[in-house]
Amino acid sequence: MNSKFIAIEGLEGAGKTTSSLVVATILHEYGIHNIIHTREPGGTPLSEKLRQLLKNDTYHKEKITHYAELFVVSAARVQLVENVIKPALARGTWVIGDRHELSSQAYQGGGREISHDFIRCLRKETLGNFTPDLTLYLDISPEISLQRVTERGQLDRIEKEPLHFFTKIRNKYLAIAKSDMTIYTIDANRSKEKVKTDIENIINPWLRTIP
Ligand code: Z5A
Repeated sequence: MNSKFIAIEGLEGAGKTTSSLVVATILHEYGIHNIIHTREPGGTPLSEKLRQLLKNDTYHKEKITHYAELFVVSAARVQLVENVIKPALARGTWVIGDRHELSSQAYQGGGREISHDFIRCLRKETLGNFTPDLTLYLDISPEISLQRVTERGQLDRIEKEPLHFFTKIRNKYLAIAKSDMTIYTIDANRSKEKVKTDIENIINPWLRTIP
């Protein structure tokens, strides 16, 4: 079976980390053991630095512009894709990604309202035709998302945004998922057990279609 790139998307606390372990367990059952987990932004030394810059909110009150934010996440992504994801796929290793480019469309496109055309153009220039083979979008209400991240501890710069910001992100996720056959939407407001069953019901038949 050719190696694939599976991305997991959703608001914070949607269960992406939890779900990536579920996906890995299913892959193991199919005898697939060469797997790496990536996260965005992050996953290379430079990308991890950029992640810290993105989440930090102590710039002596300097405002991070929406475009600067987009360029930071895009720079982290291209480093990860070129130095980690593509080489892994080339040597037959499967990749499970905690977020990918859909996050930029949702957060910077939906949340920050940067134009779809601009984000698409940036993607084309930096990544070409590279996209995940399959994306699981864990749909969660902003209220439940906030509750889960608040329980976890201190909020980062983006998590401190108002609820309305996350509603715009969710709406963008839902709209894109509706128009893209490679994105599967899962109701992640429910229990972990129910989400796990949905993931199994998506991944198992999909794996059987791969030569
Ligand atoms: N960002 C961006 O703006 N643009 C981009 O292009 C990219 C990223 C790539 C990355 O944050 C930030 O970068 C993010 C978007 C921005 N901004 N914010 N804010 P991150 O990586 O630190 O955070 P995250 O990606 O949102 O992940 P997370 O907060 O760690 O959440 P998660 O991985 O989706 O969830 P989890 O860790 O699996 O679960 C969270 C908790 O909920 C945990 O206690 C679980 O046990 C619990 N949980 C999970 N599922 C359930 C269910 N179903 N029921 C009950 N409890 C559950």
